[in-house]
Formats: sequence, C-alpha cells, structure tokens
Amino acid sequence: MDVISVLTEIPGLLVATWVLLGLAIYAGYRQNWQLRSVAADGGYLSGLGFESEKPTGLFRWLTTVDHKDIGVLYVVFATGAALWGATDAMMIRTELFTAGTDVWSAETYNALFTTHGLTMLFFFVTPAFTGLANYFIPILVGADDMSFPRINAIAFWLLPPAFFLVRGGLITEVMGKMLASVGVHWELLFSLRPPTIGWTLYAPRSIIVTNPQVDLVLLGLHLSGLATIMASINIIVTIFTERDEGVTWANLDIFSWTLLTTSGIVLFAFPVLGSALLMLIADRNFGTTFFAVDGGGPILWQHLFWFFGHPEVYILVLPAFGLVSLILPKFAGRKLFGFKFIVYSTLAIGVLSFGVWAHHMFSTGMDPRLRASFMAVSLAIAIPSAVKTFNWMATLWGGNVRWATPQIFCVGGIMTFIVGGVTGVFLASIPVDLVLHDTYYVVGHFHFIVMGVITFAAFAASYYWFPLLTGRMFNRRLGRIHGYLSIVGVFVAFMPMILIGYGGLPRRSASYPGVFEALQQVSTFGAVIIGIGALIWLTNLVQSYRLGPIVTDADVWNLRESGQFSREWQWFETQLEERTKFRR
Ligand code: HEM
Ligand SMILES: [Cu+2]
Repeated sequence: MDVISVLTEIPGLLVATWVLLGLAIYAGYRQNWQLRSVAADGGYLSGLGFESEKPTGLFRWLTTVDHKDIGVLYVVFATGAALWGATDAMMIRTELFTAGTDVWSAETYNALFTTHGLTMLFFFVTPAFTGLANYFIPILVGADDMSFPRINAIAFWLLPPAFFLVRGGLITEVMGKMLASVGVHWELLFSLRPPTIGWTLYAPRSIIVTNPQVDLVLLGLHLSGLATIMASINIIVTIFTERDEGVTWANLDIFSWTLLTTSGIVLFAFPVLGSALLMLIADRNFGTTFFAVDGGGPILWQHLFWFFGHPEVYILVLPAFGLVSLILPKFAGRKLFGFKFIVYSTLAIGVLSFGVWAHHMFSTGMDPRLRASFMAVSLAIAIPSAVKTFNWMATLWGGNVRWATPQIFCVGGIMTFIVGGVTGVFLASIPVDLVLHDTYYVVGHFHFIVMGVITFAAFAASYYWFPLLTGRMFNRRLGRIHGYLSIVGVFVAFMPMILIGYGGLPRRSASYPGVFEALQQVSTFGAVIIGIGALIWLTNLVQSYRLGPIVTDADVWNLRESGQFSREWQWFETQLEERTKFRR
C-alpha cells in the first residue's frame, strides 16, 4: 500500500475517532454514570449515599488533582501493566516448557523477555509505589495534598502514552489485524515489530537493529523517566515542607523515609538514563557514534546504563522495604525494632548504590584493580541490607505474631529476600560472577527479589490498606490462600533457575539442551502456581470492593491494643465518623 492510499484512509479514521471521543465526553458529563471502580476518599464507596464535591464518573478521573485519586490511578495503571507483564512471563515459561523452539518463534521469545522486563520494572513497580506514596504520604505527614497537585497529575498522565510507546509494536499489529478484518489494509501498522534488545538495551545491537519500534521504546522510556523525576520532586518537597507540626524527622514514618531516599536516588539516576537514551537515539538516527564500535564503544553504554541501572534496583526495592517495615510490626504486636538503624541503613544504601554499578560488567575485561574495588563496595552494600533483615527478625522475635494476610506476605518477602540477597553476595564476588554471569542463576537471583520481596510487599500493602481504600473488607481466607500459594510458587519457580544456572545454561535463549528440561518444567509449574495466586488476588479484591462486608470500626487490624493506631488509620476514623454524621 502506498502513501496516497494510506492518506485516503485517514478521513474515515478521523471521523471514527471523533465519534468515539464525543461519546466518551457525553458519557462523562452524565451525572449518573459512575465508574463503578474505586472511590478514593478513605472508604467512601459509591452507592452508600454519600455525595462528594467532586465531579462523578469518567470526568472525575480525567481531571482530578487530588492526591488520593491520583494515587488510585497510579495503582490501577500499575496493576494493568503488571498483568500484561505477567502474560509475557507466562508466554516465556510456555516456550521454555520444552527444550526446542516449539511454541513461539525465537524472535517472539526475544521480544517477550524484552517487553516483560521493561513492563515490570518501569510500568509496574515504579508506578505502584508512586501511587501508594501519593495516596499515603500526605496523610502520614499530615498534609492536605502533595506540594504540586497539578504536576502530580501531569506526572501520572505521561505514563500511559509512555507505556503505549514502549509496547507499541504489539498494539499497532493488533489494530492492523482488526482493521484488516473489516477490509482496511494499512501496511504502516505492520511496520513496527516488538523490540528484541532486552531491557538493558545493550549497544551495539540496540543501534544496529533497524526496527523503528526501538526508537519508540527509547522515547517511551525517556518519557517515563520524566514522569518519575516529576513525581520524585513532588515527594521530596512534600515531605520537606508540608509536614504537620507533630511530625518531626525522628517520628516520620518509615515508609515516608524510604520514599524520600528513593526519590533522592531518582534525581541522580534518571537524568543519566535520560541522557544516555538521547545519545542512543542520536546514534540510531543521526549518525553519531557515542556507543558505536568505532566510536565511544559499547562499553560506554554499559557504564552509563548501569550507573542508572544499579541505583534503579534500589529505587524498586527500598519502597518495598519501607512497606515491610511499616506493616510487619503491626502484626507483631510491637514497634519496629531499631527504627533508627533501619533509617540509617536506608540512607546508606541510597548513597552506596551509586558506587557499585560495574559489578554488572565484571566480565567485560575491565582493569582488574578497578574491578576489585567494585567488588569491595558491592559486598559492603550487603551490610545495611542485612541490618534491615535482622531488625525485622528481632521485631518478630519478641512479638505476638498474628498470621493475617499482610503478615504472611511480609514474612514471605523476608524469606525470599534472604535467598535473593545471599545469591547476590555470591554474584558480587568476581570469580563466582565470571562463572555465573548471564546464566539462569542471575535470573533466579533477581526474581527472588523482584517477584519475591518487591511484589510481596505490594501485595501486603494492597491487603493492609484495602479496608481504608474501599471501606470494605476482603475475603481473609482467599487472602491467606493467595499468600501461601505465592510463597510456594516463588520457590518452585525460581529455585530450579538457580540450579539450571549452576549447570551453566545461558539466559535469554528460547531453546536449550534437553538435560535441563525437567528443571525448566518444574519452574514453569511454579510460575503457574504464582499465576493462580494472582488471579485469586484479583478476584478477591474486585469482588470484595463490590460486595465485601462494610467496615464500621476504623481499627480493622486491632492496632490500638499495641499502640500502633497510626496516622492513616486515625484519618480513616474521622472519615468514617463524617460519613455517619452525613447519613443522619
Ligand atoms: C510469575 C512471575 C514471573 C516469571 C515466571 C518470570 C519469568 C522470567 C523469565 C523466565 C525470564 C528470563 C528470560 C530469559 O532470560 O530468557 C525473566 C526475565 C526478567 N524478568 Fe521476570 N518473571 C516473573 C516476574 C517478574 C517480575 C515481578 C519482575 C519485576 C518486577 C520481573 C523482571 C524481569 C526482568 C527485569 C527480566 C530480565 C529481562 C531481560 O533479560 O531483558 N519478572 N522473567
Ligand atoms: Cu547492581
């Protein structure tokens, strides 16, 4: 199809788009079209007779600058992205179920691990924690809202276009096929192919690949970086300037502390990524040679990428630590052991995280003396992480532990973190890394962290704050089943990967020698267990949001007993009281 005939299709498409847009706006204006999704006013549910000042329906969600609404938008967006990334994971595992390349093509496989990694890291974890930060930080520090509500909204609304840019190839292909099914053939839509360069975007491959979708991925990542930086500035300024009189640095809650640190890291790490991405775009399109083999060289890309990339893993994990530190004591019946040391260790990790990037490059043939220094710092960073683990264990030790769903996830998260952390210490020592680099061992190691403690902390928070967010209670039995399934699933899915890695199997390959088949199948089985758990979670929360028992007492988790009825629950209590007043 040539350009002219493409142009003749455009008027029809424009008309269709405008009709759809008009319908959406009309629907948004209709007062009684409540999106039956979340009502983010501390438990105010639609249909309980409460009328709020806010516009209703779609319009509310498109125009809101309220930190709670934006928090909910983030969390919903992150959940959607996570489910999409999980679909990729399941497709990866399906391919790996047999030794040959039987299910998808090798190219599709490469696209799958690329989009899986990008989606999970940039569009699931970061938005999920930013969402919780938006909802809870103002409440926890006693502020009315974030410092810059409009920038807050902009930061969120940059994410959907960024996500679509990154995942464009698949979307356009589906659109193209749908149009083709009604007789409209638009070749342009088939020119983008899903990217196959891995989330690390290593040069020279990322320069050489001709697929134009790669440029969109780079632009999308750049945009998501801008969004993250904006959100971080907002978090930092809010915590510094909006704290209520009673909230000093000494009694600032641990979740806010970790987010403050995380946001600080973002300010130094993401601009590096942004600049590196622009250079890569220039290399691809304008003939510059920043990272070309006969220019700055591919190793320069690795330096810049990992100077961002290693701090990034702490950007992902610190908020998770914060959530564990916040939630775990509530169900241990006593205050967090060694609060100060947890804060110091968080700050220490924040600083150290910038000094270890080259441990991702041990096998690139760098100067051995330099390499040894990076090994030393990498081993040192294990200390503050261990401090946290011991403090959590000490909190549990003398406590009166209640195995509520959030607690199952916290303790499960600590278990997976220990495995992830210890396997990481091995990788930080050069001789071991030279053997295990780019094998399945690495995939196993970091999934104990990303699927283990990070995702578990997000699950724990989703259960812990569910009553506060929706005003209803979830099904506790289903929650517990989800918890145990997830813990078992992570070990069954990722332990075999550690073993496969010891066997020497390289990662990022669609086919493998038959000897690994049995272990790979165990791993796929584990992934299915995790998947079933996640579906139970989704069903439980959606159904409980609609039909769960209504919460009347703000002390859902019996926190008064142990003197831990913290600020967000006190806030919830006043919300509930106001609601009853209103009803009368
Ligand atoms: C049921 C859950 C999951 C399963 C079964 C799974 C499976 C996998 C597998 C098999 C690979 C290796 C692909 C290869 O090297 O050939 C992979 C890569 C990866 N996964 Fe996951 N994953 C899961 C969840 C997650 C989560 C929650 C995150 C992050 C928050 C994540 C982040 C990554 C990243 C960054 C990569 C590296 C991609 C690359 O090599 O470019 N995964 N995953
Ligand atoms: Cu690292």
